[in-house]
Amino acid sequence: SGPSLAVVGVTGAVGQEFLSVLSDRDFPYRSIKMLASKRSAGKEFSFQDKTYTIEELTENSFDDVDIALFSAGGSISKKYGPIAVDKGTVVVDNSSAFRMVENVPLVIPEVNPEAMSGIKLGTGKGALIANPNCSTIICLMAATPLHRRAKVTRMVVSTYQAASGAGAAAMEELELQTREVLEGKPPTCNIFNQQYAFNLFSHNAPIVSNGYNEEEMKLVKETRKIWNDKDVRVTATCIRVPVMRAHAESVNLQFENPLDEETAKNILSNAPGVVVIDDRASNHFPTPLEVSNKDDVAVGRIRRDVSQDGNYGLDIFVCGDQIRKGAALNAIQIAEMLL
Ligand code: 2RA
Repeated sequence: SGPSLAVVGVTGAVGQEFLSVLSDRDFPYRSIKMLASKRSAGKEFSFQDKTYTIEELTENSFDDVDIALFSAGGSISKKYGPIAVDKGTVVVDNSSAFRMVENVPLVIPEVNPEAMSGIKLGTGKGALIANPNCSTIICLMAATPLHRRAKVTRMVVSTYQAASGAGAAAMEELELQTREVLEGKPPTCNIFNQQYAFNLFSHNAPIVSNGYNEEEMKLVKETRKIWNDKDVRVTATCIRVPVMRAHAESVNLQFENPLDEETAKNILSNAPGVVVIDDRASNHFPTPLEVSNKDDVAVGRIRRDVSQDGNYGLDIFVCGDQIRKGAALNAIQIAEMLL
């Protein structure tokens, strides 16, 4: 009775997490197509006690598909997303291909559900909804409830991004390098052109003309779109750190209206999809390991920004699972809103 689904890029880290989340949340699909490249076509695997054969993604893959979850890179989304939409499919795209396209909703369900209000299933009319970048989702899950109360005028973000954001191969390489380094061997550097284990480096995304990298500019541009606020000032520094699958982010917020730390803590304690871990006595604050494989984003280190006058600034520290809330869970929550 539920929608027919297609998962595009089912063999990737996010593709696999789509299946985990669909299962965890008992998503009511009536059928599901497992789509990947020719290389993976024909492989069989079991999901929810049923055996599936991976099918090669083609232009005909979307006949009678109600919702297609894409996570196979920007070029696949650019080529097949519009084909699926033309077939009447609602596409939820995890790539960056369409995020900044004017009439494409960029959605975090707990933050701006209204952005996708015009999209319905079963109308025969397809649509494309973009999943924001993982570091944007994780940051805005905590920053938005505060923004709604006191209006953020400036946000400064420093990210500490996990290997998973660069894919399963990067996670494997981090583990391999860690073993190699501990055994006194030279690290294998295939994914990144430098040692990753026991190291950290500026995010691997290309540097653009203003000296920022693409990951940082995604945070800047996507925040303005999601908040529908072209004036909010955002800057970011994105760093890749030797952590497996959860991002951490230090966020400094400057407000138009005063917001004290106790009120901020109360707002965050009641924010959907957010858990506060902020125990100063025991110095217990969010960590990547504590949020890994979990749905909620954790926030702590909630404190008045001492560089600001009065209560017009706050510093917070946020951790969130990059593959789950940063990608797969957010996309499936979008799909749930279509039911
Ligand atoms: C990263 N945000 O972490 C990117 C991937 N989605 O590298």
